[in-house]
Amino acid sequence: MIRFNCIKNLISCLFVFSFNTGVAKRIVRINLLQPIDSVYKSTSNNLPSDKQASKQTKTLYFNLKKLQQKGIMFGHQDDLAYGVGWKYVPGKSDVKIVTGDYPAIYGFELGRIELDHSVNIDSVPFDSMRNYIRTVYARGGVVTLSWHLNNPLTGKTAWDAAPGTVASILPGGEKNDLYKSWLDKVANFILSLKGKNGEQIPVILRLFHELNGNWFWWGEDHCTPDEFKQLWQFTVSYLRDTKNIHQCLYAFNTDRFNSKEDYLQKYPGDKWVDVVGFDIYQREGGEKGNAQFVKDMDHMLTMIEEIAADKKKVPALTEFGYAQVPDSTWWTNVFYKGLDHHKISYALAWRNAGFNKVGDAEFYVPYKGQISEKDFLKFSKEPNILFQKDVSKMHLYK
Ligand code: BMA
Repeated sequence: MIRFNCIKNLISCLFVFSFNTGVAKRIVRINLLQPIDSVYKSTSNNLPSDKQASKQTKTLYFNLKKLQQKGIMFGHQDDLAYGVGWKYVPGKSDVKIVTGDYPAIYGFELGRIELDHSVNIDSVPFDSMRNYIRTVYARGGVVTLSWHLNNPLTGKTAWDAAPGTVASILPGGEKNDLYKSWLDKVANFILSLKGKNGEQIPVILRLFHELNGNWFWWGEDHCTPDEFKQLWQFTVSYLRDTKNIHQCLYAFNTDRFNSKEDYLQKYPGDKWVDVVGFDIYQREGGEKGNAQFVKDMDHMLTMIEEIAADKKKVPALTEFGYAQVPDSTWWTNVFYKGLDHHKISYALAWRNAGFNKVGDAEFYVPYKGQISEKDFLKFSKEPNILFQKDVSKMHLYK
C-alpha cells in the first residue's frame, strides 16, 4: 500500500510538472486511471494487418492478444460436423461429450469451394458449415479456416506438387485468371458469414499451411521464397482490397521447423500477417517418442513466441495431433508438458474423421470410451486451457 501511494504521488508530480509541456499530452493519453484495455487498444501493435478491418475483427485481434495472459484456447477441426461414429447431429461434439464443453476455437475447411462443389473435401456441406460458423460466433467462439485447394495448373488435388504451379498463378501467369476465379468463390463464402445483426463474422484465414513441407503444391521445393511471398501478398491483397473483405485475420503457418531463420524464410512480411503458427504431429510412441515430442514442441513454441513478440503478432499452434491417441496419459503427460508454460493463443487438434471403409479410424481427440478419454477430461480442467464457456465470458468481439 505504501509503495502504491508513493507511485501514485510520483505520477501526480510528473503530471503536474509536465502539464504545460508537450509531455503532458502523452501523459494524459496514458492516464493510469484509464482502463488498461483502452490504452492497449489505441496502440498500433494491437491492430490487425488490415487497416480497414471491421470493428469486430479489430476487437477479436486485440482480445486474442489479451487472452494469451489468461490461457490457451483449445480448438478442434470440424468439431460440430462429425466425430467418431457419427455425422451431422445438431449440437453434437466429441469434445463436448468427453469434457462437458465445446472447444473455444473451431477449424473448418474450404477445399473444393474453388470447384463450386456444395460439399467440401471432407464432405461437409458448405451451407452447414456456414451455419456452424454462425453458431460458433453467436456463442463467442473463434473460427479458423483452412483451404486444401486443388492444384490450379494440373486440376489435381492439393497434394499434386507439380513444379511451376505457384509461378503459374501469379499475375502474368497462365493460371492467374483461374486462381482469381477461385478466390472469388472463397470471397463469396466469407462475405456470406454474417452475425444476427448483419455484421461480418471475423475468421482466421490459414493460407498455404505447412508451406515448408513438400506435400502440397505450394510447398518448400516447389517455389522460391520470392514466389511464395508474391503468392501470399497477391492473395491477401485480392481478398482484402479487390473483394473488400475486412473480416479476416491472416495466419502464416509452417510445419515443424528448426530455427527462427528457417521459419521466416518465406514469411511475407509483417504487413500481411496477423497470426504466426506451426503444425506438429507426434508419430513415434513410447517413452522415447513422448520425450522427443515434448522437447520438439516446447522448443518450437519458444521460438514461435519469440517471433510473435518480435513482430507483435499472435502466436498459435495452428494444428496438432497424435493419430488415434494411443497413449492413455498423452494429454497430461506429454501434450500439456510441452504446452503449459507457453503463452500462445490457441492449439487446434485435427479432425475426428472417424472410421473408414476398411475399419481404420482417423481421430485426434478422444471420444467416449477411447483410452485417453479420462486424461483428456483431466487436461481440459487445467485452468489455463480454455473452452467455449471460458471465452464466451470474455466477449471476444465486444
Ligand atoms: C488431411 C486429412 C484428410 C483431409 C484433409 C483436408 O490432413 O485429414 O483426410 O481430407 O486433411 O481436411
